[in-house]
Amino acid sequence: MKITGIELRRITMPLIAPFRTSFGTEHHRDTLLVRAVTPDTEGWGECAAMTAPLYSPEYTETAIDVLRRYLVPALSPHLAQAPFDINAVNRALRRYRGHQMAKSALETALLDAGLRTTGQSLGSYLGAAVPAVPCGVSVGIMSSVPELLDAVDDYVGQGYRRIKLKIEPGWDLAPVRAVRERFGPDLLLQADANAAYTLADAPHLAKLDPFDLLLIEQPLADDDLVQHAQLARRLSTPVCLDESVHSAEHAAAAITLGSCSIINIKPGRVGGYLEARRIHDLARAHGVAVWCGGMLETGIGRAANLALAALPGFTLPGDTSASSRYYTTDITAPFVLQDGHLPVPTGPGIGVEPIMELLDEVTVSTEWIPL
Ligand code: NPQ
Ligand code: MG
Repeated sequence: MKITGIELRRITMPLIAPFRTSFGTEHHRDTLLVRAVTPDTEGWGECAAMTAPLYSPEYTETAIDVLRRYLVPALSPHLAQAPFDINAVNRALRRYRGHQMAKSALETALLDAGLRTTGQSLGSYLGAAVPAVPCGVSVGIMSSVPELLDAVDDYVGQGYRRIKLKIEPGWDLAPVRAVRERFGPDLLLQADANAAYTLADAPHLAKLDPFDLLLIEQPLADDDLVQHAQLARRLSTPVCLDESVHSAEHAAAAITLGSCSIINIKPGRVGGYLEARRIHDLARAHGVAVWCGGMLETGIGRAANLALAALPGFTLPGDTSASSRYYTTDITAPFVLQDGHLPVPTGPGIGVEPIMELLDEVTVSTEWIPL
């Protein structure tokens, strides 16, 4: 199976409601899909980058630029052969620094195309251990506590198995306390600060301890591994890292330093599903729990994340929510929550395809890179 070319497709999808985090409010999901074309089949990958460098340094335009200028050309010797070796692709991409989200989108498109040729599902390839995964949901910052309680009530009613509250200075103790009081001690509850605090806030963050959170996610800046270790010693709430972990090497450093006891694995943030599996294996060997994060994926990225979330070390519910959490109309058949779970796709590759009429409606531009 020879890759004849790579399509870069920018899309923009309206969110069902604005999503507010400590770094800003998003009304749309603007991102990039990578399509790897062969004479017999095609594969898809979704880029996790946002329009602006608010969550991480990457953004959609840097992903497009680095793919066009460096990453796709670097692979052309590998992709001219049939069949190509995905591990050789992974090694070739490492030559360039950073740009994990761009690398992940490209590698996933190629992995999807390759697995479709052999008929294997991504879940089976990665080592999925369960047919469906329990799902959590990420709840944005709201303008009032009553509004938040209504939103959480709705998600709990839909069957979500875990609630994650986005927090920031000024929206932390009150919303956490209110949700814990209203829904009781059995609700799996956690908080995500998206790097909004500093170590000087340790005494304040310790006031979250009585609310028995599963974890606090990324309280400090992404390059503050040492400070996270110091903070972790001052909290009874377990510290989980998201933005800080860009590779298995970062994960190893964080575990050794005691910067976290739980890791949020997002394939985009770490450069793809192969690296995500390495982090899973490392964490599992160290008894560190992992869960699968989310970047407001369409059905394309969501399908692949579900395959990863089915690995045995994913012992906490992730942000692998239903399509309806973010979109009225997804570009694939929607993922629908069933008894708080989503099914791990079993078809070849990522197991889903875009519905071309729907995809064309949200497409802003396309670019074809021949190989
Ligand atoms: C997180 N995701 O865990 C991220 C952050 C995030 C589900 O909470 C547009 C695109 C808006 C990606 C907002 C969740 C986003 C985004 C937040 C990612 O930190
Ligand atoms: Mg996070």
